[in-house]
Formats: sequence, structure tokens, C-alpha cells
Amino acid sequence: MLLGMLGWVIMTGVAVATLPDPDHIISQRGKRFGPGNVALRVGEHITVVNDDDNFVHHAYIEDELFTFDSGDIEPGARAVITFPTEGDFTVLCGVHPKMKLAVHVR
Ligand SMILES: [Cu+2]
Repeated sequence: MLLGMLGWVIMTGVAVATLPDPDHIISQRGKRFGPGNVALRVGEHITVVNDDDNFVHHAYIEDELFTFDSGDIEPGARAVITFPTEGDFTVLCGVHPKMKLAVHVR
């Protein structure tokens, strides 16, 4: 009985310590990222979803600290970008140069 309670407390502690990485969904629609900026902690990720019916999108980062290239993101497809380090990053779409997403990682 006592051992069982102890196990429950330990398991609860572990569950709190390892909260899952929240899924920050970023929509690509109408040649915009929505929302246009997002704040993350180091090691968290964003999921970029192409919500347009007809446009192919793309997502890339070119930064001294970190680069990423999704390749084509077809309508309905998605790309996951994990941010391994602190910094302020800009995610761009190679198809639509005006599309910009600011990512602040702390
Ligand atoms: Cu685009």
C-alpha cells in the first residue's frame, strides 16, 4: 500500500518533469504564415501546415546558428521544424518571398 503510493508520487513527478513538447501549428494560407510570429523554448518544434488548396508552399531557414529546408510542401502537407538553439529566426517560403514567420527561441 505504502509502496504503491510512493510509486504513484514518483510517476506523477516524472510526468510533470517531462511535459510533452507542445505542438505549435503554423498555417500557410493566402501567402501568409498564421500566426506571423511564435515564441518557443529550446528544443521545441513548430508544425507548418499548407492550408491552401492550390498553392505549393515551402519553409526554409538560413541562419548562422541553424539552417532548415523543407522542400516543397504540397496542399494539405506539413513540415516539422525543431529549434535546437536560442535565437531569433525567420522562416521563409521559397515560393512566396513575402511570406515570413518570426520564431523567438529562449
Ligand atoms: Cu508560400
